[in-house]
Amino acid sequence: MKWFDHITESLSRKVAQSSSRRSFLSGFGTALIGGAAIPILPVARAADNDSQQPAPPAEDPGDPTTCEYWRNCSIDGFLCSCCGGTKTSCPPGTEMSPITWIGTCRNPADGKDYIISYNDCCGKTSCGNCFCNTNVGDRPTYRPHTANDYNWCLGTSSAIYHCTVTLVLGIATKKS
Ligand code: ABN
Repeated sequence: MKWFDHITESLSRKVAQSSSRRSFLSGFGTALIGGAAIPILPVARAADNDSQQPAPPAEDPGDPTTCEYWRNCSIDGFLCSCCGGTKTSCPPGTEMSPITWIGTCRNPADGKDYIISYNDCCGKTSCGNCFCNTNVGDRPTYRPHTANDYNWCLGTSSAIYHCTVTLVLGIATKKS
């Protein structure tokens, strides 16, 4: 084991000669603070954070299976609540489109306007139940980003439209 002692001793001496205590402490401190900061980087938060979904309004009155339900104020399609899903979840065997039509609807419980995302559920033929065409704020189809009369089954594995869910994205603060 003498050779081992010899090697470690000479290595230690080399390290000691080529580095100062101050530079070691500074490097160690950087590593410590850098390591602690990694979890608060935006990418890390976005990757594992379901709580980024805004909380729905405390009061959510009405029957989601009717066209009169407040979230359905600007819809053009079949209500997923009548098709084996709910107002926020697609029926089994369908996939929610990540690309959507956005509308603004007033919640009668608090009189506030909310931004509603109308996500189409895709992968099965049209549901056929509870068709609604309410269209508040809808614009002609030559302006696709402001029109609801489109099949938004884009970015999904199937482009076949089945029904639409209504997700609350947040409170609308400004009239556009
Ligand atoms: N966004 C609902 C829809 C689907 C197909 C055609 C028109 C509208």
